[in-house]
Amino acid sequence: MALHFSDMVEEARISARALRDFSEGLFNPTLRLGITGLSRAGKTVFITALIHGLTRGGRFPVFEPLSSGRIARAHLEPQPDDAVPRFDYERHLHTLIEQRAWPNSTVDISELRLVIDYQRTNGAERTLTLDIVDYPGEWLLDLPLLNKSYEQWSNESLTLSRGSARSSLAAPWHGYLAGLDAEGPADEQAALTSARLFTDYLRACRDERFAMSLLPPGRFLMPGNLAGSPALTFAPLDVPEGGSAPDGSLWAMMRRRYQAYKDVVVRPFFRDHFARLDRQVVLVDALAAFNSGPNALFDLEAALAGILDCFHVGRGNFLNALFRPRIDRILFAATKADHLHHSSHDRLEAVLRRAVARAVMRAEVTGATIDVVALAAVRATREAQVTRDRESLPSILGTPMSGEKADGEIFDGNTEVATFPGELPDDPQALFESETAFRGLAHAQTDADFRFLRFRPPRLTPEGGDPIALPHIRLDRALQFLIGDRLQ
Ligand SMILES: Nc1nc2c(ncn2[C@@H]2O[C@H](COP(=O)(O)OP(=O)(O)OP(=O)(O)O)[C@@H](O)[C@H]2O)c(=O)[nH]1
Ligand SMILES: [Mg+2]
Repeated sequence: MALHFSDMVEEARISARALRDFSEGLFNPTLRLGITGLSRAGKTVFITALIHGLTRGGRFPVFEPLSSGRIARAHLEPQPDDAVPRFDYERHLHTLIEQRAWPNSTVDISELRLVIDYQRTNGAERTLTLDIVDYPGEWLLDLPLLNKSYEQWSNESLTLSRGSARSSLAAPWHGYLAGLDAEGPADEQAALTSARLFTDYLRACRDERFAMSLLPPGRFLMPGNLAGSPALTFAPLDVPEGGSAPDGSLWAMMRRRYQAYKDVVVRPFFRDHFARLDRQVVLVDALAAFNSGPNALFDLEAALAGILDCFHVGRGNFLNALFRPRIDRILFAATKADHLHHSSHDRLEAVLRRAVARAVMRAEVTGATIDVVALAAVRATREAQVTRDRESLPSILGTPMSGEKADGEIFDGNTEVATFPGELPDDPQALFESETAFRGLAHAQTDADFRFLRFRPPRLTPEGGDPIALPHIRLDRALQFLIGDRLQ
């Protein structure tokens, strides 16, 4: 493929950045860890718990450098990128611990630097600088757009929206689209209405009852300071893939705006953030997908394949490869495992492993080492056996958030309840085949909808003189995979 001038300029920029990072890394070993996941996947809670555990000595038996006592200290330092907001660790921690509430939704990228002083296994004293970057998974799913023409993207989006799971949600937009003449004159009102109906459709897909994952362009649902700009005012048209847009047509206008979206939104993200990552955590709210049935699960699988594809974008750039290895480890983590009894944790992991494996086959992967874990960054529940009808059920105990409803009851935020969270099937395949393979907390009582019952973060009581540690599930295993080898 011939390189355009703008691509060459872009490559030069990326390489200059890589060289700067590389020379800094010579004196000061640095690992850039990207944390991503779709909205509400659990990124903010994960990063807060990870930093808290590392700086305050959390209970991490499987994270060997810490459990063997080789980490002398970890502390925060000002982060190096002046134009990126700082991850507001202190505020998020305060919310979690003091208010027993979950942090607010964050919609932008943010970053934090953690410096770890440790002793190598051979006894030498060393320092590892960990730059943690939190960014929305929606931005990641935009990267494949870089390799797609407007016509290609239009066709793919239309095909997806005509699938059985989505077509009813897309009906208003499809209706409007049918009356549009792509080759007719450019019309701002038509572009505005298309973009609005298309965005409504994307939003409906994201609704938790459907929990669908594959929704590019990401900024349509989180526009930030680009809201209303032409770069966000376009939508797919029913146009042939090889065709060319007549001058002055609606088609040409949409196509130009699609290009602007790539220039203004996608390329800068790739250059300034994604191309600089060494390792990547992808957080997945798999339980929400299971609760929505096989369609959401297939969609999740497609999104995982889309994510894996992203690790290809920009490959084959020799300058880049010279200065900086590409992402060499990717961890897929199913979050909020504390909504299940521990007897189902391995099963949760098995389902995600299976979905990732199928995605790996579709995306012909990259050379990076991939692992999968089911975890809870902050464990909000405890476990108990509850006897009902002489049957002993493996249950979870937690305090539903104030205002949460189930079975006609509205919780006050202080009362603890025990629920039987349902069990995941032994065979992961079952979830892909049957609507009723997992009904989650809905199993608890016939008409109760416990599925999305949210529990408050746990009450913490310091033991003896020990510092407070946040309870978690398998966060230490995630850490061991992500940075354990760099602390040997
Ligand atoms: N029980 C439990 N709930 C969790 C956990 N992590 C996240 N949650 C829930 O998931 C919600 C979203 O978590 P966040 O960490 O804010 O997710 P995010 O990916 O940063 O979300 P955005 O900032 O909106 O993109 C929280 O408000 C909690 O209700 C966990 O470890 N256990
Ligand atoms: Mg967040």
